[in-house]
Amino acid sequence: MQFVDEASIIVEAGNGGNGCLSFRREKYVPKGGPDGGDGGHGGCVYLIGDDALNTLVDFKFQRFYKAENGQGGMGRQMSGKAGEDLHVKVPVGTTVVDVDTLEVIADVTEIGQVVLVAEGGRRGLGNIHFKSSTNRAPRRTTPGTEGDRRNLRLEMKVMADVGLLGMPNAGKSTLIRSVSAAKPKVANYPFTTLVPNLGVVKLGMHEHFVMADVPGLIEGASDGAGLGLRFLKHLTRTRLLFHVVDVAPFDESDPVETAQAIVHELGQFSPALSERPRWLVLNKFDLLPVEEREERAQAIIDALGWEGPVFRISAISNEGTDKLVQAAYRWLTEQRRLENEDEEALAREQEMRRRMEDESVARIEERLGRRRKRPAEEADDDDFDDDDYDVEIEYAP
Ligand SMILES: Nc1nc2c(ncn2[C@@H]2O[C@H](COP(=O)(O)OP(=O)(O)OP(=O)(O)O)[C@@H](O)[C@H]2O)c(=O)[nH]1
Ligand SMILES: [Mg+2]
Repeated sequence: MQFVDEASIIVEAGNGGNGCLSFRREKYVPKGGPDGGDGGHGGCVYLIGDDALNTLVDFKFQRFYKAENGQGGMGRQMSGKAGEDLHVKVPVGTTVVDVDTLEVIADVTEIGQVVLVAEGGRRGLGNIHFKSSTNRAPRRTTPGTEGDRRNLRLEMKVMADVGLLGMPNAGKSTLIRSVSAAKPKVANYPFTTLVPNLGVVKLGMHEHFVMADVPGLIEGASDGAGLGLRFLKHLTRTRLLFHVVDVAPFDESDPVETAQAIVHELGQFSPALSERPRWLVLNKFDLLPVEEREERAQAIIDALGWEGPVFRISAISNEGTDKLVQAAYRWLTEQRRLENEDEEALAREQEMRRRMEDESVARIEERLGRRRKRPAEEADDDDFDDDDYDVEIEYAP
């Protein structure tokens, strides 16, 4: 299956049907009055959140979505039929931006959430409506109005509570495999993971949270190195980031330097996301002799000037991972409680989300600007170049 997380579509609502101009004509009924019926309303286009979808790939093949027009009114006082509404399924996690106004129309974050994206045209009135004591034979009708037409940009970002950040090979996929049922591929070469993977971390009967593993980042990602920064958008819905650092990289790179590079790239992508709480997760401790472990950990923490929470784990042998996920669960629960009880905490969270939304609209704007500056003959019919976003993947059950 292809994984596509951005798409451009056009939605067009149905036009309203015109009102009808007609007079009653019957044998033995001279001068029958006006009997032109009204048109029908145009159908609307709605988006609806669907949990069976997890990519926007369908929108690569179909870009134009049109709801039915309303029928015109008819003689004998018959109204036209209203146009059918069109419901377009989108994955939960889809943000909808009107490309022309750069307005975020909606964020579809729930299953079954319905969003109106193009309103149907109003019906026109038939001449029957314009009959009066002074005008028994009105020739007036009104036309139906046009339905809305909108250019939309869809952006799908996975819904997760905790996101994994780190260099390729840091062990992000190994970690999600060890704490959830997700089974993304693990291998000792960079960029094994090409698409986000979600895992449900279960701690008890009812206690769980969702973890997102995204492709690794390297220095220069903001200039397009590696897979670039585009997958970081899948971390923007998370509350907490685990910065996974390999304490004994086999290429002998310096874990401190690479960790700093990651933080720099994160800031380049999104200042707001870089302010989200981040925990340092030092991985692959099993590779170090027991007596060196603490010294190495402390050296990394000191060199980074790290003051936040630190966890020492071995993702491959599950050491320390329980402690890590339990702490994350407690933190997430506490955070939700705070937001329920404390208005300031809730306001801070909402402000954070608003900033990330603004940043994502700014990214869309920037890409649009870049495209529009290109000479017309080079531009294609789409404002966005999505093709480089396609990656072949298979989803774990
Ligand atoms: N010894 C040891 N090896 C590990 C540990 N965690 C991961 N590895 C190994 O490190 C290599 C990379 O692991 P992945 O989980 O694929 O790393 P990743 O961060 O997902 O890498 P990308 O998908 O390329 O970004 C694999 O060969 C893993 O077996 C660990 O705790 N100890
Ligand atoms: Mg991986």
